[in-house]
Amino acid sequence: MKPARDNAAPDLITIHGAFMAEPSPDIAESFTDMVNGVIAGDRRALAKAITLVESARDDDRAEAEALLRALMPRAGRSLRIGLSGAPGAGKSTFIEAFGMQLIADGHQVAVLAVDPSSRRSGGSILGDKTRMEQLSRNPSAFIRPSPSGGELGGVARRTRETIALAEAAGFDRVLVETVGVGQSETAVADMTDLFVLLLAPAGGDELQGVKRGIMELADIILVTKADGDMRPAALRQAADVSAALMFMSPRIAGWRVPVIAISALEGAGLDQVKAAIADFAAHDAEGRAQRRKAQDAAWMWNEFKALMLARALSNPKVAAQARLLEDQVMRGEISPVAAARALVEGVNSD
Ligand SMILES: Nc1nc2c(ncn2[C@@H]2O[C@H](COP(=O)(O)OP(=O)(O)O)[C@@H](O)[C@H]2O)c(=O)[nH]1
Ligand SMILES: [Mg+2]
Repeated sequence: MKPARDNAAPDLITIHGAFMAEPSPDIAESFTDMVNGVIAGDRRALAKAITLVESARDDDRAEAEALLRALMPRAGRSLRIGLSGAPGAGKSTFIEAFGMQLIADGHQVAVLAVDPSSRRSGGSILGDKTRMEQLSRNPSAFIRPSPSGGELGGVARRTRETIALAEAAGFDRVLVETVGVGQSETAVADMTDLFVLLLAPAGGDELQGVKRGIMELADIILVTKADGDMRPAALRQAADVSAALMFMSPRIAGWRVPVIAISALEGAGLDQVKAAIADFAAHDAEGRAQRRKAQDAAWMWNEFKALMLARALSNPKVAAQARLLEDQVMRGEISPVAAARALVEGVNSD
């Protein structure tokens, strides 16, 4: 495998202290291999590390946390780009074309997906690999579907960790794709530096279908498929979107959200996208640093909530009481607020 960074000799990570308890020698060896493999930019080691982090098994979790402790100091060195759009908007085709351009510019590109709606095995991006054929075969790219199905919170939690692992492996452009189905856009905007919305050209009052809240999250808007018969519709849509933006405030103060008509198939507009991203990154350099701190703090609280919940429910007495209270809430015998309070009392008195 090709090293993703130009570190001639990967630093050896000793696992001493990384585990809470002494690991068995077998685990210790494969763990060290995985950590060093990720640092060396070995995509197989990275894939293994992500699988570990996504695992729902309790005993894997301890190892996953040790892995994150070892690798977190190397995270943070990428531009994290969120991408969203309705199914069929042209996300995968754009990522294929744009990703190849990023690689031509010397970048290492990781593509991750947040798609809690997908219950098909491997998530939607897997089928998309056929639309990302060049990228998926390129040694400077790494493509990873979201863990299939599951709750948004859980998928988002693991995606944050996956971003960190990809960064530790030397990927300096991390693209996080999400299907425009609602809350997942906010989750992705909360873990990235820059949010790109893709809209397909459509006739008539197409803008009605785009939720204002999602438009307001976008730092850059792309109108896709500006080629052939669809070019006029795409240009019209771009003008409509620009007009609508005049009545909205940008997410980042002082930034004018550019609307760019592109054709991923013909490669048109991709240079403008690249320039817009560079402009945004420069405009927002200080804001980005601040926001990442706030994102890390939010990450801590999300993690804390998830861990506290898991710990509380790992007590069989509390779990039984929780089920009982939930039934009572559903029968209307107790208010949700009173039930939650009773559950907290139950946890504390145990
Ligand atoms: N004409 C044209 N078609 C495109 C372009 N980009 C995507 N498409 C088509 O739009 C459809 C959906 O594209 P896809 O990338 O899978 O969308 P996604 O669901 O957002 O990932 C496919 O049939 C693509 O071939 C483009 O730039 N021009
Ligand atoms: Mg797709």
